[in-house]
Amino acid sequence: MRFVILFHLFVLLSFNHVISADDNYVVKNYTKAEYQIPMRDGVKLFTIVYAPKNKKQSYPFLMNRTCYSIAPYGKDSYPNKLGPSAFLMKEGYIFVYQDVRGRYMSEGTFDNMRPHVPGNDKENKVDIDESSDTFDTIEWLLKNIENNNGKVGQWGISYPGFYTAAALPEAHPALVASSPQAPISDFYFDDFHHMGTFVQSYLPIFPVFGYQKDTLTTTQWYGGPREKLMELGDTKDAYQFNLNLGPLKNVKQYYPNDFFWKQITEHPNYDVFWQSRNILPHLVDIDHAVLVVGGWFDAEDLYGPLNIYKTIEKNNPKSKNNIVMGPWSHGDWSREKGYQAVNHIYFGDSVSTFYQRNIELPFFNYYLKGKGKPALPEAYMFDTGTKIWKTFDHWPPVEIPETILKFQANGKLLINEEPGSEASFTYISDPNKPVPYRSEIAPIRSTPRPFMTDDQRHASTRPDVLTFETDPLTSDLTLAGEILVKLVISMSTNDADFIVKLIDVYPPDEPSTKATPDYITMGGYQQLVRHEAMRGRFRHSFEHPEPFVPNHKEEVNFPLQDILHTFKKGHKVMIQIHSTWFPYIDRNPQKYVDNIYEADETDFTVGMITVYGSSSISIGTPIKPEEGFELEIK
Ligand code: PG9
Repeated sequence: MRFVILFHLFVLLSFNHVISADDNYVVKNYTKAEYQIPMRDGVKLFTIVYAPKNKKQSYPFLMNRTCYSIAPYGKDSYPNKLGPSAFLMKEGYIFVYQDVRGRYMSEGTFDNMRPHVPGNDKENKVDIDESSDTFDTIEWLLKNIENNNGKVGQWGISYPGFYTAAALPEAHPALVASSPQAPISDFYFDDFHHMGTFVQSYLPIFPVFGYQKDTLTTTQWYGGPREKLMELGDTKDAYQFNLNLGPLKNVKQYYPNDFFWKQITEHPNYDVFWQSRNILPHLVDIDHAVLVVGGWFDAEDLYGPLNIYKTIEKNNPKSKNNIVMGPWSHGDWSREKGYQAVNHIYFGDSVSTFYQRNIELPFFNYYLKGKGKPALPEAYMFDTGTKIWKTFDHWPPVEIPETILKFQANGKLLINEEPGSEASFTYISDPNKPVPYRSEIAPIRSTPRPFMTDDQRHASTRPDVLTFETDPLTSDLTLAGEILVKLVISMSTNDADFIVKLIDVYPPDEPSTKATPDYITMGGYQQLVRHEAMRGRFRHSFEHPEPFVPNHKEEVNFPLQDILHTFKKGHKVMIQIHSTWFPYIDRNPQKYVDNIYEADETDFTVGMITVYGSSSISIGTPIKPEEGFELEIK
């Protein structure tokens, strides 16, 4: 229970932690009221309203809906911050927080990523979803909360970011500004899965999402038990801890009553269970302002912000839809510790403060209060190599030339150059000796984060890792936009995963920064810039997996998420390719079984894998649907 409470505390603090020098600012300047708001089906959603004491003007609403509790509960208990930033708290808004349906003090049943029920007439639709719950909440607030100016904004980070995005279709007319931040769009491509692989490093977090309350409402944590899982081994060594676990079929004994673990294991493919929970197909007819925010090093939700922005752009070309991508890990932009770093990599001072004051605050003030006029560019993107902000009229950008990377026989990585002859590269992949995903012995976590910029020197010398690198660059090279990997492979077995990593290799004289621990040498550091893990069985379809034919050449094409990264003169570009990455993702038995969650110890097989020189990686070329990457949207 200790670990559970610690996790719960982490979730609460990470969304309500101390930020303002004046801890009593909220108590001094806002009044608190609590309501049970009836939805159209009669279920009541618990909602807390913090309204400015100064009644000399009216205020817009700024709303956050969450599955992570809106504590502190009780009319005399106040948080130490309100809203997305201290700037907005001090600007003055009516802040609204709501437990979503089925969570904590709200009635009803919880459903992960509740499917959207399309229906143009939200006023009379009987079916409920997150859009109708938001619509009904807004309707009630406008009628029952005094001193409001008739306008509503919403924001949310991560799962709350999903609830913000889920409110966009058929939105209430008073909703005029939305900021989905690190929003989940689809649990099969965000968080729990990466291109069909299972993100095993999420194992400890299942009790948070797999239990219904056993009372109508509660202010207390009610997730499932985790102790037994914790007894598996030393939680300070996630790699060995997860190896001790063995095949994923062993997890059930630790989570016997976790309905979400049951759903995950019963739906290994992208079937209607997952497709119905994808919000992207519903992002149509969006006519109010949207500011999508994400972190280039956000291991949890990177697919979400990029694809929510692109889908809104594609479906609603005239919409006021902007994107901001900074050098952040999950949710870093809402916190300021003086400088921004992800693991050992330093990106600059006060990066989050710059975003909060110059991007987020003007966005809400303009659309909700008519104040100022944000000269917001279409895309405000941080170059993670030069470590400066850049603005673009389009994202992906059209003005940065594409780059094609190819593999030469001697391990050289070629830039926009054909290899002299077609070579092939073979490695032995052993799922019982998987490639570690961290450069150091690291503890289990509720979610993986530091690895996103981790050093890859521990992997580049392994015989089960193909490593290709350029010569030191003679001038800066900016890689920007979408990335498409096209592997031509064969294998001795009939199933395998493919992990591809884009790496920035620092020169030997790279200096340390304020984020460099004394046991790390930055000279020669191989910084992870972008990765993806593709489960080969889904190469033709995520809904209908197919085994490989042993020793038969096949293409495995898949995207890596977008980047904006300048490889500076003197640096080298590196690509690594391998087939295990543990325990970030689960181990592929490498012998085709229908459901890997039911694989036995004896199914795990050593495989010989060959990558052919006709493979390539294109960066900055928009990925065309015929390249097999338009998801089958039902
Ligand atoms: N998207 C994040 C997450 C969801 C589910 C499990 C773990 C992380 C988040 O809401 O923080």
